[in-house]
Amino acid sequence: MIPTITAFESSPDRGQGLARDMRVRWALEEVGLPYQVRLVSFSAMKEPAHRALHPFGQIPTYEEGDLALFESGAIVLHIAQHHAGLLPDDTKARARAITWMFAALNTVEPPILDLQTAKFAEGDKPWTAERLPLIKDRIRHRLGELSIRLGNADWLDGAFSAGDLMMVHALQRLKPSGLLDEYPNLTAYVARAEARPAFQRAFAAQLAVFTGRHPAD
Ligand SMILES: N[C@@H](CCC(=O)N[C@@H](CS)C(=O)NCC(=O)O)C(=O)O
Repeated sequence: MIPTITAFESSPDRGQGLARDMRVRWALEEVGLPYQVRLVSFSAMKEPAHRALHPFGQIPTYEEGDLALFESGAIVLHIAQHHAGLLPDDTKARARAITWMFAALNTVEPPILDLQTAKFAEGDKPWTAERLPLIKDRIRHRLGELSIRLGNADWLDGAFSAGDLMMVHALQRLKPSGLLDEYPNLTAYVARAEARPAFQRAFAAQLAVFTGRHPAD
């Protein structure tokens, strides 16, 4: 059964892959599963029909037969658990890869999202100028720790996994800030992930929504 995911009809990032449907597209491409995309407008996301799939009125969602999921982490985990390619077979290595998924979402991503909120949603507030350096330091703290753990390895724990997928997508949001550039091994890690054919296919597909051009054109 071909799953259907939802994505922005008009992505605020102009197709740069920052919207979280990118995680789901990338995971589906990594495991070689075809999928359909239903595009939703900002107003449609808040309508009851979409809220029945996503209580918070957001994207992405994932429908597969009578199963409907929301939360990009849960969707990627579901895909990874049911298709080979994103989680190791060994039970302990699998648990460690899942741990990295949670680390990406719960430990590394929150200060990165704080930076985005401070810049774009609260940029005109009087406290923003004082707050930004604090947020940036919190990000640097996490990046420093992550950089030490990654060291010279290609991926966080052995082969590429759903943990790397989630981590790389969280880190990509930092590119415009220049903060990632302070950690050359993390920059190389993100570039390595972006060079994966599955990433490229997913990126092209979500960009095509913005440009209106099919990836193969
Ligand atoms: N924790 C959720 C976050 C979902 C989320 O923030 N989605 C954004 C797009 S990346 C969205 O729909 N924003 C529009 C809105 O919240 O109204 C996940 O990982 O799926």
